[in-house]
Amino acid sequence: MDFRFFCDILERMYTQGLLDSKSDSSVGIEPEERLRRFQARIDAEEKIEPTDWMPDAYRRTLIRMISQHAHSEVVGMLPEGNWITRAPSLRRKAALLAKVQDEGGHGLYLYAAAETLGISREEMIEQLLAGRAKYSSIFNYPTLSWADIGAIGWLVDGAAIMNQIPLCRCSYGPYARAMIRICKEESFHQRQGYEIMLTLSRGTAQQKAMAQDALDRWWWPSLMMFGPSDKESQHSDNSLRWKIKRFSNDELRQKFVDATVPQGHHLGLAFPDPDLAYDAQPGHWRFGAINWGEFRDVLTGNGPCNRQRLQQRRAADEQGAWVREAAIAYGEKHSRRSPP
Ligand code: BYC
Repeated sequence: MDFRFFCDILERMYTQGLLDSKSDSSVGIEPEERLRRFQARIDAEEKIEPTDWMPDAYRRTLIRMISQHAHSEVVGMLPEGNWITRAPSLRRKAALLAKVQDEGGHGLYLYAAAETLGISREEMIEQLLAGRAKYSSIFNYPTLSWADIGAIGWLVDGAAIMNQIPLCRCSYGPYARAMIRICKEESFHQRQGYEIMLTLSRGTAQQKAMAQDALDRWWWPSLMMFGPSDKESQHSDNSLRWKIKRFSNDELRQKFVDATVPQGHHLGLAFPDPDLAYDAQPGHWRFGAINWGEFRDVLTGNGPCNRQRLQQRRAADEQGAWVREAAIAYGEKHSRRSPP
């Protein structure tokens, strides 16, 4: 597909509200009344579009969440990219390559969705490269063996799906629309990972040990992906009221554990948690205490791979500068030839 045509489609998808909306109907209304009407629209499950009036705090929350999500996709390409050249077969290589490429695409949709809120992509990327923006804690752990690619697909993408399916119903239209497509692709990613884990756990004793080792290392960081406990979560109350989030961090974490533990048992693997036990009455798997000290270390830049990930992103930005310059020059040349 022609690149400019593709960009045009993306712009239309994510800026539908901008293109379609009439003037701001809330001009001249008292602030409290504006807020009341805004919340009433949210409560009525209406989507908020880019040119609709919205409280500043709602806009800032979305810019924070969507940009962190976009950065996570792009940084998330690094630990998996590490294994593309060493995938054990052509089939595995092609699937991993497609998955990593999808993640680049998810980053693109998400940066485009965040741009509808009035921040530029350059600004967001500058925040990431300067170390001022967060991205998911999970991508600061190393991929030491091929089984880690299976564990990432099964656990990390599984956790991502659990967190992101409710975001398809997020009150902000461009984010909700971006998430629908992303979730479809995440589902392929999760199956790709589980299938790797299944093959390894049904393979030789050495392969099964690799799968077990990967589960041991990725289980707890996957639970941390859902964020701090509800007691500690600073943003959840507002985000739930505004229907940006539909479930709390702890609710989603529990749903993930309940869905994933039987999958691990099907693989014949053991979870690295002596406190994991089924509680038949509410029908939940109870799990042990999360090491929040480790989570805080990762968030403050002191995880196993934080420095390496940022260095890689900075190098990619510098090495890719000529591509951006060439694309801009190409665009300018063509707009001179065929004015709109
Ligand atoms: N890692 O008040 P809270 C993926 C931060 S992409 C780092 O609960 P909130 C994938 C939080 O940002 C996965 N930081 O916040 C990609 C906040 O800090 P600030 C990314 C975290 O927003 C490629 C502070 O802690 N998914 O899966 O209500 C390949 C307090 O937290 C984390 C998304 O971004 C964390 N794990 O809830 C494969 C989805 N957790 O901003 C897979 C969209 C919390 O005040 N985001 N923090 O400095 C969300 O759903 C929510 O933002 C979160 C946090 C549940 C992550």
